[in-house]
Amino acid sequence: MFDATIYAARRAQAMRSVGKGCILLPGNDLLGMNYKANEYPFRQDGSFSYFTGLDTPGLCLWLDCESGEEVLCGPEPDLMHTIWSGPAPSLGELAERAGVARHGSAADVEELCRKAVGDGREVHHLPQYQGDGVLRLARFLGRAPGEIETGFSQRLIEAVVELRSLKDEAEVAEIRRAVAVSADMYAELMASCRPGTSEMELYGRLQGLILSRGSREAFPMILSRRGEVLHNHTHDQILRQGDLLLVDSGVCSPLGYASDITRTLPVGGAFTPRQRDIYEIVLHAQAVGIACMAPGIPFLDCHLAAARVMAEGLSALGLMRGNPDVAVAAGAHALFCPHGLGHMLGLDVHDMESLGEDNVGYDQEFRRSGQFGLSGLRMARRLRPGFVVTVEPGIYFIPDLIRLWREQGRHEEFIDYDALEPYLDFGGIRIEDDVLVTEEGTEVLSSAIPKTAGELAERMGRPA
Ligand SMILES: [Mn+2]
Repeated sequence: MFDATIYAARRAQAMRSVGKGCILLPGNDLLGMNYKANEYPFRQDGSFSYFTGLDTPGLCLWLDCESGEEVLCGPEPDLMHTIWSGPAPSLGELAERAGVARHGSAADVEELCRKAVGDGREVHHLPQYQGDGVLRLARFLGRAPGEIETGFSQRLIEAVVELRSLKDEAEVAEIRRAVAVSADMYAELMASCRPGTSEMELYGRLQGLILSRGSREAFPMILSRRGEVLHNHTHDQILRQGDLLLVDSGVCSPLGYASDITRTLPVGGAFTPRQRDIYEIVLHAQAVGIACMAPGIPFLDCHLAAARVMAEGLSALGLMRGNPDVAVAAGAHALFCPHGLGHMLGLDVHDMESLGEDNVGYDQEFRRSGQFGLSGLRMARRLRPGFVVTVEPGIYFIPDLIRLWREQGRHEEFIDYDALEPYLDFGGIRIEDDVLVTEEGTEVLSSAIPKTAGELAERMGRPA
């Protein structure tokens, strides 16, 4: 945990920003996998973690914005807990660690809610993404679950997003720790990725490395020779000479901050000329996207600059045609890159996504586009020092999408569908790094993880 004063300062700022009423912030609870006592690994809610640092299930934080009163509520560990799960700190000890003055039971928070609601005061809460959170809030506030799902506080969302978007030095240090474990993991991957190895064997080896570093995954790893399936979570194939292996993975720092890195590797150590052509385009698009980033620059512009590089590169290969600027404006390049350039990174891998992507990545100045591809851009707004954002362009050959667009004659003026035929079995390439926006520009936090074709060949045992 950080020092208790840090969490107290964050809560004080949230209370000041919200101004009136109270804030009810439930932490996550344990979830049963197939019966109640067989639980999924516990994962704390990002905002609860941000405001308390506590990694214990079943807690709830009550903040009175007007009186400044703070109460931590939850179950008191009992003898049965000690017998089955070992001794645990008391609720009072947890409250002290987080710098919260008062603590109480779930009944106490229910009583606080009843009194506030009875007095006509607003009780602000965030959107809930687990059924249990909805039901707990419904019980505390005496409302129907449906009302909880729609009745979240925009004011509280804005206060939380403003705070969590700006990472201080200690938070960036946490992300660096996660990136360091990822770097070890990618080194292991590059050393052990060989033709004949199964995806599952590699997956297991990497899981082992992550666990052996005392870490855990920030999200389920993507490790697949079929990189054109953007979130492919199957690992059932055998790697063959000449395959591309796409691995998109992130781990948690000791305090729960995430890394999020993607590398696409040539199985056997060297790209084929065709793979190398596409790889260099993606690498260049990423470099241009990152070079564009600076305080005050809309991330939308970085996305479009990277898209332009991809359209130019694909045109040079004869797969696209026409003016690349016009092609990008029309959204034709999205056939190859149907997702956005990146997203915020922090305590959540898509940081604060549970608060609504538009609340995190968009603002009054930027509204989400409805255009295919651009509509998937999670982050458009102007960058500020302290933002940590992923930059992850990709080029994919998705056979079903190509066939559909071809049948529809979509963007024919910009896409040479005949030239695409030999690429239908290509797969996909994505390259992702984690970038801190500084006062002066940017720092690539994951720059130590090799990504040029030459570096990959060297690491994978084959000279370029
Ligand atoms: Mn990502």
